Amino acid sequence: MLCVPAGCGGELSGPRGSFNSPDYPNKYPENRECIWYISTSLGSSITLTIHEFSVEFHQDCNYDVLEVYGGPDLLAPQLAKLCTTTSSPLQVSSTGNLLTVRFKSDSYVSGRGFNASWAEVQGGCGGPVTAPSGEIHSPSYPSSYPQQRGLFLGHQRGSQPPSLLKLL
Ligand SMILES: [Ca+2]
Repeated sequence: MLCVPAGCGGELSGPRGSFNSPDYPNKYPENRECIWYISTSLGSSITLTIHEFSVEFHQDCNYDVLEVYGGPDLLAPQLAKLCTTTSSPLQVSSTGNLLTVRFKSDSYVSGRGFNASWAEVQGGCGGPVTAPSGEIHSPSYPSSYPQQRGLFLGHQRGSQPPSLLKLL
């Protein structure tokens, strides 16, 4: 189910901007799927910062989940999958200039959701578009990271070639 209503997904472009879950900071609606397609200028990369994150928890993220993919669509390698409330900002970095973010809620129980912003980083890795790798790091890297829970990293199931994924 793709969602059409305003404020839920869409194409985002430009050097920086922000977006949030539907109705944020109020509780997000149930049974909603939102997909944001973020693009910055060719040759740049993207840093996505999730400032607040509050959803219904499930250990395998089966209920409500935010997923970040390092490419033009949901077939790109998955860089992050979040389903635990955290008050520490989280950052996800792409190596290409495209990022796809998917938020999904199920039929019961919601939370405040999230707000996030992206910023273009010049001179990412020099290559346009198809860089199949990404990394995720804590906000204060390389200093010691703040206590942080519930961050699950994994490649998307399927036949994607192995990609670089570093937890620093
Ligand atoms: Ca839910």
